[in-house]
Amino acid sequence: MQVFSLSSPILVTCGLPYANGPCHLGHLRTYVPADIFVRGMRRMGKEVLFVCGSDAHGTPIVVNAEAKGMTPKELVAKYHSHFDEVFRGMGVNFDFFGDTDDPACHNRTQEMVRALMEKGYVYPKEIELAYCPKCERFLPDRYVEGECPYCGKPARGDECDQGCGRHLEPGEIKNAVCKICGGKADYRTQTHYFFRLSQFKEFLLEYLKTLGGTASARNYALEWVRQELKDWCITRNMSWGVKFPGHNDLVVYVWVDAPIGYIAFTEEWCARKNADWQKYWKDDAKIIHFIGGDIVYHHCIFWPAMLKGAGYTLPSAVVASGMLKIDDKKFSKSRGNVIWVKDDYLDRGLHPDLLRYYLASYTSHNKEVNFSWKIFAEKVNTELVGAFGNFLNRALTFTAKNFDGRVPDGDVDAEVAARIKQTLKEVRSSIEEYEFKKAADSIMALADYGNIYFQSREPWKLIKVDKEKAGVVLKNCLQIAKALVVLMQPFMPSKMEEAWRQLGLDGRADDIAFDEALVILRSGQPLGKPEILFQRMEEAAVKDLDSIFKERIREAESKERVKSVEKKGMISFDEFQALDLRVGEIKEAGRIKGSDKLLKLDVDIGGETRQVVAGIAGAYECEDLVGMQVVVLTNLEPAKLFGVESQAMLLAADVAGKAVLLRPSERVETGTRVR
Ligand code: B3M
Ligand code: ZN
Repeated sequence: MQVFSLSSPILVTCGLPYANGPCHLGHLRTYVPADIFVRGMRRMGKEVLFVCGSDAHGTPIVVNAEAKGMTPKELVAKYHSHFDEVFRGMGVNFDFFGDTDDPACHNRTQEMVRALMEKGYVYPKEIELAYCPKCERFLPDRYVEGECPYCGKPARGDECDQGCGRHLEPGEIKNAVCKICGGKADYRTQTHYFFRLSQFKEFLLEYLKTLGGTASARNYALEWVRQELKDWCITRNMSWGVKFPGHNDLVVYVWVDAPIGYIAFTEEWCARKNADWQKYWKDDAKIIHFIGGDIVYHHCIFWPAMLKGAGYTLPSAVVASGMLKIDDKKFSKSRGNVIWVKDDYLDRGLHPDLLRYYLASYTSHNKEVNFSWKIFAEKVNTELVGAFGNFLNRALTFTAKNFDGRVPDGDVDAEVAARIKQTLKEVRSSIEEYEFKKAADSIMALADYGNIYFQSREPWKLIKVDKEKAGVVLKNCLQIAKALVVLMQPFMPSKMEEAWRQLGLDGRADDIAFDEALVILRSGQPLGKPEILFQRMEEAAVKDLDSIFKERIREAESKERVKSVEKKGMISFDEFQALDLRVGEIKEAGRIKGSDKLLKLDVDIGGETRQVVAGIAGAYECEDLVGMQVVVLTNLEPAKLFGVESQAMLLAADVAGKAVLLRPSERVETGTRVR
């Protein structure tokens, strides 16, 4: 267990979302537990600063902005305010939410890169890089596609995304193709700058052993360091980004300035508060990074090495979250297997706290969460409505009705007090160990205990024979209710604020210490008006939400099909099936005035006669055509040729401009379908 001393301040950060698209449920898997942790720490009396911001740089943002006809800055501004809004809506309350394009981040990045250069940790080297002769530019990262040098599968410039998954360094990709013009790229020599990561091997092996957070992050990183550490190319040929000191044509790689954002945001917050940022990044602070499980390498290897090299405080913990699945399927935007937090959740009037509770209590933080609307409704209905809300409501309404809405006289039973104390202890240690599910389970166990207590003491019977005794039961129930609200506050901050008011307590639940759970309610204290805290989710509502989601998957599937077919220049079987081809019989044939190519035909397609204009006058005599069976495309849009409507089309081989009609090889029933 990690022990936080009161003297060292705590800084908590969250991985920076790319300002490149809307917030989805996968994002929240990191941000919600981080927010719960911060609130929990504060409830334990710790001083915590909580910062995050938009990741503004990198090629995906430039490529996406180009595609949308926007500048990168405009695109970043759009999604920056989107994330800011969604985080607020979800009760994820950063003290500061910045942007890595802020001047503070540019300055801090350049300062750190200079410090690393002065200490000899950054050196220039000539490398062969993909270059597009047509676009006349070098092709960094996502601007280039080709083949993975390790496994041979198609890959992007910075990552083998379809094969072995390796991070690719600039110049490594084979058979490079320019993403802008689609042309073949060649390789040209250019000087780039490298960070001597290889020199940090010994340091990292020692450091990682002491790193707190989730064990999986630490162990993965140790394994990678034991294998091989290659020096790391930290410059790119782009204009969007943080300029590499002394080179106007180079910016630093996005993974250099992104984590430096953590420092810059601390500086920006401190500047506003007249505080000293150095107490976080130069002194003995506890720096805790909450990140997605897929960016462990960057946070446990690149980042500590950079901090060490430039002389900054090292992170004490990296907390990596498990991934998110939806309906047990891998999360995927292109497959439509995604839940957008704003459109699909908040804008539908669903309460943020329900989702917070789901994400934190579903499973351990480092494991995979599965989300489905069905499980969501089950959790809401059984745990929040059935156990937690029900208990609070029973205690409050019973007191309102029988004790004039005031806390009754009486002592809290020793057993009840001990039970609360035990829960408090469990919640504290679970939160300190990043075991949010464990903490939520302990609280829910206390709610179950409360329900059983109420049920077994039968206050509704007692009140008729011994009002005083019934009062003592209710006093105990209200004390349990108070403890539940105090302890649940980090998970469901806005709902617990409502509950706090219903308990008639002063101040805000958001300012209360966990220890307050043990402070006995004052007899006679007036309670607030009892109200239902959580509403049941009805089956119809669940079905609606689920069908919106399923419809999105269907749409994405058909889009994907069209895309993959277009890519190959093919049509799908469905598209072929859409052609209504039949064997028809020519009943009449005649010339069209003014045209020496076209004939007007009456064609029986099986109980129906169509007028067809066909360009076969040069190849057939009218009298030879009558009685002939041909192949007709019957569902072609009608068109007028020489003023005559054509309601179908005959299939013919095009032999140097001369039409040779297709005919069945033996006589078949007129109207037979051709497949
Ligand atoms: N912007 C997002 C990701 O790869 C990336 C995180 C940066 S954290 C410094 O998940
Ligand atoms: Zn590969």
